[in-house]
Amino acid sequence: MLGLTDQEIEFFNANGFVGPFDLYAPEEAPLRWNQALIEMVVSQHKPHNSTVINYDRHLDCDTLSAHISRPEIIWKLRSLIGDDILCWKSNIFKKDPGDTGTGWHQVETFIVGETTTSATPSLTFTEHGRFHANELTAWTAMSDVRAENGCLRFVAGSHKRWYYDENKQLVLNQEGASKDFFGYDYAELKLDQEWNPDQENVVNMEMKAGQFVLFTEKCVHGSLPNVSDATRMGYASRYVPPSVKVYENVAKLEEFGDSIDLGYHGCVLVSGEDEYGYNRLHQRSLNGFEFGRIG
Ligand SMILES: O=C(O)CCC(=O)C(=O)O
Repeated sequence: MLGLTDQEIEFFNANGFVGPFDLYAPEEAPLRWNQALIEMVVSQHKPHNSTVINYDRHLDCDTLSAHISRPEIIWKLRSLIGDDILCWKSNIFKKDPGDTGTGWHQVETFIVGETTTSATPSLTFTEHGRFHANELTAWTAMSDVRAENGCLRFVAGSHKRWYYDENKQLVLNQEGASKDFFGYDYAELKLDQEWNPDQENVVNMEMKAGQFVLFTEKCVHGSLPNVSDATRMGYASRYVPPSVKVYENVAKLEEFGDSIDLGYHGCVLVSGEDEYGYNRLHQRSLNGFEFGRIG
């Protein structure tokens, strides 16, 4: 079965996430990640020079350029957001031993983390609600991911309503006590300050290296702290249908105390066609790798 089964679609609709699914063999995933790290260092055309903002290395790193259009991921995405799909962003999520977990958060237009000068949505939905999801993330475990080293966790069913106001401003608080969202305190955005997830709805997503999980960012999610002596490595690739306008009024991202110019940015058509033409598309990575696409 290439796509999702009816039961898996039903599970996604009820819970906001589905998986894990196999992609790479457990021994292959860390090797691929090591290869990606080498490519990031030697890359001739980096998207940006920030070491703090680690976005979009699928645009200059062959291993990740190939990763974002892996059929194992794309066929399952198609079951949820239709046949036409853009990869618009990717993030590296590393948790070293002793690192804090990622605080609960919930987003859809990805305003999160931006400062007052650029608090504009990254995504504008022109056909909201047409598919099972408006946007999806494929989060791939590049190491084993267990509760002890900081697995992802979801609040099952929380994508059905808003618990946070993603339009509210976050203030960078690197020295503060609560900095569980990469230097921000995401709890400041709670609609009801008293609200906390019902423990019985919290699902720990333990994964073997090489597995991935699909979820909508509107499903409240976060991760546990890494209390082990093993690094936890995740790579998130993010997808939308081409009816979504990406970075429509955003030329620069200011996050985590750093900023990057989005002049390099383009989406990658990983499946189907783009009949909208809203977004700049990259056929090749910045280093010339030809991106894969399922027709
Ligand atoms: O890996 C993590 O700890 C957080 C991941 C996350 O929030 C995301 O992929 O949206």
